[in-house]
Amino acid sequence: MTVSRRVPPRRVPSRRVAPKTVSRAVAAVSVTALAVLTACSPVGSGSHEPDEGSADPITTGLDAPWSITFLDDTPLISARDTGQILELTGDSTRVVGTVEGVEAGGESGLLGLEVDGDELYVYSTAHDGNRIQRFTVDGQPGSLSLGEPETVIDGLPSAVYHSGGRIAFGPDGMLYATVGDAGIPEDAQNPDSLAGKILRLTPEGGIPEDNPFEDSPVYSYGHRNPQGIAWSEDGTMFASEFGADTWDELNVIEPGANYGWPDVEGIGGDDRFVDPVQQWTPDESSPSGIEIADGTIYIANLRGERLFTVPVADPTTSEELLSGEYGRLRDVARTPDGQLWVLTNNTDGRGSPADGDDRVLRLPDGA
Ligand SMILES: [Ca+2]
Repeated sequence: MTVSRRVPPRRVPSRRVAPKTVSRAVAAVSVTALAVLTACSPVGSGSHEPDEGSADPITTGLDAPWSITFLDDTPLISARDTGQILELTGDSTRVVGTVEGVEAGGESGLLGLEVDGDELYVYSTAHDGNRIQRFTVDGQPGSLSLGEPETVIDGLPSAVYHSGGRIAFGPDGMLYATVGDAGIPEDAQNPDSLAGKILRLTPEGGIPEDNPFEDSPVYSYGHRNPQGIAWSEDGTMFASEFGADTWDELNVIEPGANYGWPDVEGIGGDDRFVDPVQQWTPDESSPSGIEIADGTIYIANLRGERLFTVPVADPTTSEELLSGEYGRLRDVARTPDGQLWVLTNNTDGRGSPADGDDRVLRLPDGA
């Protein structure tokens, strides 16, 4: 297994700094809406008319879906509140298995999925915190089943809100996980807490020897509630992050870097912290899952009810797709044959479900 870069071990600085506010004027970043691709339907009111949307339906009737991934060619979806792993067979779904001990509530429950070979990695909330487990998936498409769980890491900070939950393998073969601040903002700056961090683990859950902080799974810190991670072709890591009241963020993640929460939200211009490469207001964004394909970052937005597209070559700009057409969007994923699928999220208690919600959608070719 090769690792793309080596960083000398160092400790997270423990010095605390006084909170400061961010000026909206300082933080102004242009967001270019591409009118051609943007429907004129209203956003944010649950008034979406999915039958008239611009994407193609793959399946409907999902209950609080959170993550979509692929086992070979078979789509697998997590159901946040029931703890079920679903497989898509044609346009219908069946239950592959139920993750035992999932405690759902608020933003917690069965969250991120990721596949490595024939193993399924699962991030979920248990009574004693968030955890990552892995399962073998047995059988053939249409009759898949889960093996016994193996714990990769457990006891991660959890709370009703800000539970993080996205997991993905990087190009270095390591497992990355986003952990929210679990409602205690200061913990994002605390080197001894795993809250408000992006973690980097071996596939077995060990600490890679070239992690930025000695004997720590922490890869980056100062995060509030990141829920999307992806890598561009040159290995650059991007992460989406929910802000509090002012700015949601798209960050380029560097090992050992501090992303500012709770001292700074959005672009702060403070040398102690790494600023986002782009920011949006929560009502136009609230970003969860992201994907990168053909030089474009796709960002699924909940409250903003749209999909942002951001060029890797110029991540300070964005355009948008699906605005107001399908309600809240939770995840976006590239299929093994190169389609882009989007997972809606209107049935989790915060949206206004339309008939057929929640659904998996396929973006038109060339979107
Ligand atoms: Ca930040």
